Amino acid sequence: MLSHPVLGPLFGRLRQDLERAVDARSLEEIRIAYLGRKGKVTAVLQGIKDLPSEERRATGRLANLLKDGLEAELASRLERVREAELEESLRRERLDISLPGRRVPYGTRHLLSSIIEEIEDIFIGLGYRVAEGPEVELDYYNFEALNTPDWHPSKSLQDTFYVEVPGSDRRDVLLRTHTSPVQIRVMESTPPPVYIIAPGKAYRHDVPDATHSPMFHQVEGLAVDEGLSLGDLKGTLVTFAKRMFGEDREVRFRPHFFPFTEPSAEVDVSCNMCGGAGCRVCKGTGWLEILGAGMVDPNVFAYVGYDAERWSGFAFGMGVERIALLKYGVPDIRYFFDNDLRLLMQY
Ligand code: 2U9
Repeated sequence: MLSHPVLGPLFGRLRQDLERAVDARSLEEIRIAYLGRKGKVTAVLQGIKDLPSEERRATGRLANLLKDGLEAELASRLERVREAELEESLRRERLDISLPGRRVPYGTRHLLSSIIEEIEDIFIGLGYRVAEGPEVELDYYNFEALNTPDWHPSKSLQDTFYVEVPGSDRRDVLLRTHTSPVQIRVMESTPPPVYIIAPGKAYRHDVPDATHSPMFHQVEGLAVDEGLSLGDLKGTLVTFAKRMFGEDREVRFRPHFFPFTEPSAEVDVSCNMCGGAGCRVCKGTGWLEILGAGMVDPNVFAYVGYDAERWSGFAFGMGVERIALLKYGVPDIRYFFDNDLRLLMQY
């Protein structure tokens, strides 16, 4: 081959080119330069037919040998180069799996959500279901069906957020001031017996301070059955208070008034800060108010079409922020809504 007048020099140049080819790209360039459509070896092969007949055989044989040899050489070199490139990239991109990972900051459940869940668990354990309803309500469900007359102070613009409905002049749309409308809706759509609790947000037109927030959380409850009495109400709420605040706590009921219950009461647990002796937290009384309750007023049953002669029931309500304040010592309701991680991450 070396003595061939055309292929000899071609072979010499090819060897030089191959020596310099160190990566896949330069190997491909060689392939194109020699074996491509306009390649040097291809040109020789295409020129064979124009050679004098005595040169054709030898040149053809040599040129084909060169072509096959080069193809094999390129293939094996390409494989070696690829392996080397892979080795190199594995070396360059090696992961140090012993390095400590970047910490993903975890969130925590909001204290109010945890307390709502704690309250739900206690009542679910007593056979209650959890019910929910809309926060934008109608006057009928929030006040009227709860036996609250139009002249009641809680209905005033000072106490309730009324909602303007675009394109309508209705004046009876509002942000619910308690979760009681949920119980009305459940009774409207289900026959007794009913055992439900209604957790959720409520809204009142209050100026924020340590104990007031225009949006706050409540858990209310309702039990309706045959023969339910004040004794059932007391048994249920004493059980709840002790499970929530501790079996060692005393519980007392004080007479009160609510438009939707008769008789009504407020419920206190003994103060554990001072053991009942009287301190700043219980304002010297030895008692902490935790909820309100009462026997459902028969007028309320009339609104939902329950027969008050056959069914009786009790209801109760509590403010979740207040429970948190008493159980976890959070001193200011506004902390719950500031979303300061220093507070949130503690619980
Ligand atoms: C129906 C009938 C009666 C729910 C009740 C209370 C007493 C009560 C307050 C506690 C602190 C509201 O968050 S708070 O300001 N609630 O004292 N709530 S009885 O009575 C009902 C509810 C629904 C159909």
